[in-house]
Amino acid sequence: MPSMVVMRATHSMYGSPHMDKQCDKTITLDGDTLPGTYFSLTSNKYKQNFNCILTIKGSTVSQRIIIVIDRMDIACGGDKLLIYDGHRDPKSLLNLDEKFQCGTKQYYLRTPSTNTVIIEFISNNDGKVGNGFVLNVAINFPVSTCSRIDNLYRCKNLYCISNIFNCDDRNWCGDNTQKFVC
Ligand SMILES: [Ca+2]
Repeated sequence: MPSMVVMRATHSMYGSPHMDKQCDKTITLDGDTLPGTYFSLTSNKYKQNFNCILTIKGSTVSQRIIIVIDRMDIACGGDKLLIYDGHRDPKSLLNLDEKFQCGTKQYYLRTPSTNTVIIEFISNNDGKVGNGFVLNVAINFPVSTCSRIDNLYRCKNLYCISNIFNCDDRNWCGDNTQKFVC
């Protein structure tokens, strides 16, 4: 196995690990320099009465964003993770069902109509907290060919991501098929 592949699997240069350090920021993903990133909240119990909003944009309007909740532990009954497509508006909520806003379920989503995802975390002060979450975001390139020649990789769920992530240990596709052909 080429050594580069091993390095990719163990080393994440495309990370910005702590969401609480990124609150109110906008991160723009770019096919050449930053086709995806991930962050966690937190490595420990999250704080009470905490509110953090992070915006992730694709660099072109036709791109879509794949959001993968890779680990989740959010206390239900007040604390929640809200994920919006384009606008922070109840009508644009992607994880509308409350069982996807708290608890321990892992899942993935894609923005259906814009190149922007808004991620909001809210906690209350009821004394119940969890360990938070780890969330990956990647550009879903809107090209039908999704060719390796263009440095792209087609996930089994048909999403098209940067080939940079192929063989990476992070779940960029949502279905873990970034490891499918190494
Ligand atoms: Ca709480």
